[in-house]
Amino acid sequence: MKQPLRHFLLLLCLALAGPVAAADIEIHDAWIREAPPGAPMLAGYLCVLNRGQTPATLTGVTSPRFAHVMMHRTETRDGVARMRHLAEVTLDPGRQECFAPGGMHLMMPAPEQPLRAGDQVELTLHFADGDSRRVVAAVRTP
Ligand SMILES: [Cu+2]
Repeated sequence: MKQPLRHFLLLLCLALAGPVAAADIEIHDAWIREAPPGAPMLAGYLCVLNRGQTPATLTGVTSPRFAHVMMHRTETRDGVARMRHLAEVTLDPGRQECFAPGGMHLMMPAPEQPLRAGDQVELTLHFADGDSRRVVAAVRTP
């Protein structure tokens, strides 16, 4: 194959199979529930919308305010609610997934410096293609 053609095909493949650009991901309604003093864990919520043409996979969340942020889903079986750890959350094209009370949620150990309603906390969402998006979550009461 001639060099220019191969180059063209390579570029074409990259264009067609390219990763979901960060611009195709929308995050909104990010908030963290204000916890009573001494609560060991905090819960956070947000919605992620994939406006791209290819699936996007959320693989984790980090924050400068928390040692770690876990992705959980609350499931009720036989009347008992349990939390299941989620390693990733896949968003199909055009699809929105919300972390909301009673379903998926972010769970993080309470920081030594307590968070109060009105505080702003930075969260970074990491995607399987290496992309990441930052969002500011407001601390508030439900
Ligand atoms: Cu949880």
